[in-house]
Amino acid sequence: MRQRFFWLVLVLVLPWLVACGAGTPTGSEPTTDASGGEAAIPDDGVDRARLSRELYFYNWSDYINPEILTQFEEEYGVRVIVDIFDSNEDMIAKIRAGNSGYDVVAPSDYAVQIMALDDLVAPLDQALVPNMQYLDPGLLNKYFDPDNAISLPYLYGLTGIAYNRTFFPEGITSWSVLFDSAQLPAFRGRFSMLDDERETPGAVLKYLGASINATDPAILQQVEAILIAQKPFLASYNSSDVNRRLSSEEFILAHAWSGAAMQARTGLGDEFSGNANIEFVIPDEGGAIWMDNLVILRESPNAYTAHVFINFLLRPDVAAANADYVGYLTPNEAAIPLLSQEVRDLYAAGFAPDDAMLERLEWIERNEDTVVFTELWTRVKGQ
Ligand code: N2P
Repeated sequence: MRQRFFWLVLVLVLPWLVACGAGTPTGSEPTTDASGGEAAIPDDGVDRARLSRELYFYNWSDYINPEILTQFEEEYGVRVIVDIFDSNEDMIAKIRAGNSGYDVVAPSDYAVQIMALDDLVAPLDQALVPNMQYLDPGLLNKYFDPDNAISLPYLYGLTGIAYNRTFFPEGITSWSVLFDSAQLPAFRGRFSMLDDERETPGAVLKYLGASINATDPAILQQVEAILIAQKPFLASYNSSDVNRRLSSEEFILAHAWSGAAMQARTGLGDEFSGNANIEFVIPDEGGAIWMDNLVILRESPNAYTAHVFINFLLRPDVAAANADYVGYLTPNEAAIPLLSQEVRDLYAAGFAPDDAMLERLEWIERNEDTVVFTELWTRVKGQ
């Protein structure tokens, strides 16, 4: 008798429960009601009916935690397809050509400015990105986008030297290890320089005691001569898998980005394992500090979804999971306390700047004269 009563109640109540939508809303359900009235906005403010099914993110290599992409797809029903580039200039050439198919791109500081001047980027609707409140104000309103009208910080980092401590027990303090022709024969074929028209001449400029943005012809002639003299000893110009080659000890030394060095040290997810002997240093002569930013392309048909994705990346828990994985620095202040102890210890060990280091770091900038770096780099690579 009892049992029959239970089933009766269930049969009566179930349709009512379903009609009220008492079940947990699933990510991909349209949220506009059938009468065409106001959209029923879920708690997170995202209008799921406006989301595209896919989003194309053009990003640097080894520069996003794949788990957060899975999480985004689970939460919003949007599949993010990531394609990679290894230099701002390659990326810009592709976007300039048109019909790239990408929605969101991650240009560095000076490259945001180049893309803005070329009108490649869509305006950003800050109202759709409330999580920007978590960003470090010191990293907002930078010279390349003074009001954050088109970009928001993604990750930032440093450029210096990564090396294997077993081969350099005394440590490294100067760029001379990479540019002094007397020192190079000892590591012939076991080191790389970034494949980058601003970073690589920029490292030589720091070695020479000049600004990373110097364009004076006399100094650039010296830079070119030093890079050409270095070439016979170099394994490769490499901005893509220095992390792997350092960790396997194929390379013992590299001009490298801080996160790539951290990846070589700790390993990267399921990709490769770490090497405890990898160190990272900003030489005494100084190095670069840079920041990569999220922009939405003018040609993107999915600007709304792109904003939702950017807002997701700026959620403190997501930003922390990402920075923990990639080893770069998060501009998200609220994410910092959520980082793993291992990553925070490595930050303290030189993979993030302290005040003294900050004084030796310079931002790469763009102006009418910096086009000379393209020509210099073409000549160096063509040698
Ligand atoms: C990661 C690239 C770091 C971005 N492989 C350099 N701006």
